[in-house]
Amino acid sequence: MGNLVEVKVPDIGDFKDVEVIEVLVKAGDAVAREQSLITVESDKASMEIPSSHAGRVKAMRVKLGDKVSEGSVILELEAAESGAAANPPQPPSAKGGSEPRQVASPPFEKGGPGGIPPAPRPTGEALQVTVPDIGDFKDVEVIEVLVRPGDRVNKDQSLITVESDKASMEIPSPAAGLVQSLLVKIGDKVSQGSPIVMLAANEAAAALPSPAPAAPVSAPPAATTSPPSTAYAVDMVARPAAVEPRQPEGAMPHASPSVRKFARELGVDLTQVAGSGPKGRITQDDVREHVKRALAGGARPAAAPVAGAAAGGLNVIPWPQVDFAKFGPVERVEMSRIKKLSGPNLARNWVMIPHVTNHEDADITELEAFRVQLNKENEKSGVKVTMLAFLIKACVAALKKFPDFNSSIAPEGDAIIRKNYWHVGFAADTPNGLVVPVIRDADRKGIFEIAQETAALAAKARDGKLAIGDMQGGTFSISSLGGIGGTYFTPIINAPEVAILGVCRSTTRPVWDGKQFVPRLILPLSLSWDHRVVDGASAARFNAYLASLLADFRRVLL
Ligand code: CAO
Repeated sequence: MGNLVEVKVPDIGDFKDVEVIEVLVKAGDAVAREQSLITVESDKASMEIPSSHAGRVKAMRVKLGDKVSEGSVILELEAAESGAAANPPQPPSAKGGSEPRQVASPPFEKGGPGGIPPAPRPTGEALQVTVPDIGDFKDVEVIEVLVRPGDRVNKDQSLITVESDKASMEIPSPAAGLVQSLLVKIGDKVSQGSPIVMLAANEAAAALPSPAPAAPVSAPPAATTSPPSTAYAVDMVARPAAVEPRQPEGAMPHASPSVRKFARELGVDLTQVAGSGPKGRITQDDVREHVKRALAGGARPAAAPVAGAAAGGLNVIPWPQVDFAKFGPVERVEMSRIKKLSGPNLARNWVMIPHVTNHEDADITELEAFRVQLNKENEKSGVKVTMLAFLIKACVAALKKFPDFNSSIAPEGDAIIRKNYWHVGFAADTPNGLVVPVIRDADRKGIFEIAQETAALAAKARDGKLAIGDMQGGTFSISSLGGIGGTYFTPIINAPEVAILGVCRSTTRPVWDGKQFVPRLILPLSLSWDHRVVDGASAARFNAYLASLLADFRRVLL
């Protein structure tokens, strides 16, 4: 019989009272040294805590939901007697020895042994922010980039998320300031000391508004207020909308590293799995259940049950299972990653939001003539002004007059959060699917700047180079099919926004001026709105006002 040892939480940096979100072993289990015992999670990182010894678990001392800190006893273990027997099957950690290994040294550790983040290196006003001490991890993958050049960040605001097979962590900014340039992109491998961003640090910037300034309501923290929002594609995936305020939602489903690993091993796409854990977290059982269903031929879009459940028990009948090959030749084409992500979001938004669409015609005869003239005058500048730039500017003016259209429903569903910032998203068609980059602070930008930015973002979208930050924080969206055709359509609202403007191709039509029919250039507008927030009369007023602005753009200045 081996020695009875208490396995404790090792040095996890500044973290205290972090929640146990998974217990990976039970009494009676044989464990190897370094084998993961529990997963803990804070608002910035989730990490697995490995065993300091090999042996057999005598008794568990923690359970799900417990809060632990360094030194908390996880379990009692009958340690294997000989050193050789105690050695794990896998090689020891880079730091070696039998001491409990720090699985994921929190990236924002301020000090303490082995945990001093490298001081940002000043370059005049500019700071190069690098990856701090992240424990033994090397070459961890960047899975999210949460900011983009031009963003203001507060001290400790998350810049990127990295993930290894044991932990995912957000790397925070060591100082407040303005992001000058990004030095990493999604998929890059980073280690301690790798440069992340160039920051124009600003001592006074602690007082700067966060990218999504606090609304005059009790707004959730920054990571949540520059929300999940925008992209149909890169939005929360198969999770209840807006009720989970913690993660800077990107394309990553909410799951611990071990569950991600488990899913990878089974070839399961976590975006297709509905999470049953607290706050929609995907558990190992959810993955198993998903695989079982798939094997039984009953895999179905994750969004259906989730949306149904969240919508108050909508009774969704099973998806028809048809062997199409029985009726003729077929070909299977894999969906792009964007399509896989956007599908559940679109389905959720369509099912959960009571949509209504109002159509309106805007006479843009003069505006189009002005646009053509502007482009002629600025031929050499290389900036082409499109109708989209005017639409964005006009929408901002209409949103200011009708602030409910620039709002979201509070997570509790009992209030409307009006946003005093105007970040307008626009749907961009790419070879891989639809994405919605966002023009931030469109109210403070001129037509040329907006035109330049939409062109740059659309190009980035087509090249698949948009960062998550490029698609976050939107307050209203425009979907313009004007370059393609169509008359009117019913765009799906991009939750948690409450309205979206669809625009089709302008055509010259005969319009009665009181005496005769005259040829006028008419732009068809289709405004979809959330009937929980907006009513039909307001929507008709919004549309009529928008049309009047487009008919006489001078009114935008009023
Ligand atoms: N009426 C008539 N012509 C229009 C127009 C309109 N409403 N909008 C654009 N055009 C013209 C442009 O002037 C341009 O003409 P020229 O080449 O002669 O100058 C041409 O159509 C192409 O414009 P564009 O679409 O490339 O440029 P844009 O700025 O208007 O749009 C973008 C940019 C990114 C919105 C667009 O490329 C795009 O991706 N649209 C698709 C959005 C989409 O898929 N929505 C569906 C969402 S629901 O599934």
